[in-house]
Amino acid sequence: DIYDELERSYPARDNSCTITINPRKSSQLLYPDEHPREDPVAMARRLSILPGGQWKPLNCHPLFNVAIILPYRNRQTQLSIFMNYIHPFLQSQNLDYRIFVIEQGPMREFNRAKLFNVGYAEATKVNDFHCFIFQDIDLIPQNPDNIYACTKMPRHMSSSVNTFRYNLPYTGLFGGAIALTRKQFERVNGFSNVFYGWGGEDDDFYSRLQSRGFQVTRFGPDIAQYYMLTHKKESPSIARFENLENSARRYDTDGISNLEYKVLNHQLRPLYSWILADI
Ligand code: NGS
Repeated sequence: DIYDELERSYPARDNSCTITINPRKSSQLLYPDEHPREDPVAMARRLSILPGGQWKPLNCHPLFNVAIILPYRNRQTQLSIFMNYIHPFLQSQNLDYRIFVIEQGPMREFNRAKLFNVGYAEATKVNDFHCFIFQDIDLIPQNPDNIYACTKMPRHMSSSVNTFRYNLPYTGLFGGAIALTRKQFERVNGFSNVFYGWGGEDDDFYSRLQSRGFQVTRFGPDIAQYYMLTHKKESPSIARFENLENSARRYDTDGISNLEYKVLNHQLRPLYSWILADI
């Protein structure tokens, strides 16, 4: 079961936090408040979130230590809906967590995968995180049993999204929200840095995992439900197929091994650590 698949960050001991998993009916799924009005400072105070979006339970010893990495550009409303929703969600799971928002500077097209690499690199400077969740801010986990921690194998978390009528569109889909231990991520040299524009970077990452012999895992559709916040569809990049064709040649040389970027700004905001990067 799920509990056995989870990879603990800290050994169990007296007064370790417990997690309970009891699949719910679809009528019990959670939905985001699409018009949050609470001020971030007030919310951070109410929920005891430390500057930079950090929290851990104080009445028990957490079992899981997680960095949540969110690539970002131009989606302010979605960001506030996400933050408003995700902190209570993560706290209900008793995680030791911190949230990083990695914003891409104005130049060039959006590069989701490279922003993930930057998030990994910057988070690693702050703390020795055991587990990384890489995810889009338009995806709202609807089931509190979808534990935001790592598993023995890299996990595709958003396998059941409302916009796909809660079905997985293809077996190799590894986009949306994923969880990997630091070790798993480093083993595949992170993401490719060359995918500017929409599409393909997650497929490339999936083939990296396969090339290193990882069997990816998913929780069942009764656990892994997500609600997608609406936005205009991006037009896919033209270069993505060419990049995918020669991806195998780049596994060792293109990734966290050759990552180059400049931090333009860095702030500990009330609900998250904000990093503006020139990539
Ligand atoms: C594939 C894309 C993936 C993308 C997936 C789902 O076609 O990057 O669709 O997209 N691969 C290529 O373009 C090569 S979605 O329907 O969620 O917008 O993640």
